[in-house]
Amino acid sequence: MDNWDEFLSPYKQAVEELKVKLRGIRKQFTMNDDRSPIEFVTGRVKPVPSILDKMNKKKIRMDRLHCDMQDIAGLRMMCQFVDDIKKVVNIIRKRNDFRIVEEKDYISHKKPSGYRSYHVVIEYPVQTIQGERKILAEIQIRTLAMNFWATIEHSLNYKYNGDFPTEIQMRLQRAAEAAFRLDEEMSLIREEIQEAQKFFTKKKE
Ligand code: 0O2
Ligand code: 0O2
Repeated sequence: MDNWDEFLSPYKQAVEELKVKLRGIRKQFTMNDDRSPIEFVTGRVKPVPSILDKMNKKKIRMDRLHCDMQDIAGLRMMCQFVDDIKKVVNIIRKRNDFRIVEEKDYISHKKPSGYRSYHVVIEYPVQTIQGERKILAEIQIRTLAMNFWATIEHSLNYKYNGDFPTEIQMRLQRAAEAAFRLDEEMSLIREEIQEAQKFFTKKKE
């Protein structure tokens, strides 16, 4: 690739726009004094070394990069409760500023690593001075507990380059189950938690 800056520029624009749009959903809930199913939203453009690494691993050709790598633009939406994920996905499905091209449910079907998240791949139109460019972006929707596990597993992945010692792999799988049990426990006392959150938000006003 001669010019990564040029290639990545619509992806950068898409991430910035989508961060504003998806954070806007949270704002609308809080403005109406409703509890938001979204806790926070982050986004990033995949760094070039990670793109090259993934191209190498998945045998993706440069001329097919725009269609074969779905997460060059990546957004994450964090939720407090597992049930919130469905609500967020439904909100995303109803929008007409992008088109959903794929959904991957790694919550009902966790990955062998223990990874859980709901992925929605979208085709997002970016307005450029040369006209409209449609790019792919991946939205990962997960609970705070799923995010905690994924963040730590991801940093260990860097250390071991994906090749975990058996002991660590087993402990990570157990930790993933513990994170999921935490989500289940929190769901059971959800009403209680939400009542307290409402009470304290009111008190702050
Ligand atoms: P690393 O090492 O890659 O983790 P803001 O100022 O809040 O509007 P900002 O500062 O760009 O925006 O950051 P934001 O939106 O809070 O989130 C950026 C960080 O979130 C990244 O860190 C990623 O770790 C993480 N992140 C967010 N969304 C995704 C995603 O879809 N995929 C992946 N892999 N990571 C995501 P860095 O700085 O890039 O560092
Ligand atoms: P990054 O930016 O470092 O996070 P695959 O062939 O399954 O590896 P594919 O087909 O691109 O990947 O799609 P998938 O699995 O739906 O989504 C890939 C992204 O999901 C990853 O991006 C991670 O962000 C996240 N993910 C998937 N599996 C795991 C896992 O076991 N652990 C963690 N921590 N995250 C996971 P990348 O490419 O790793 O990039």
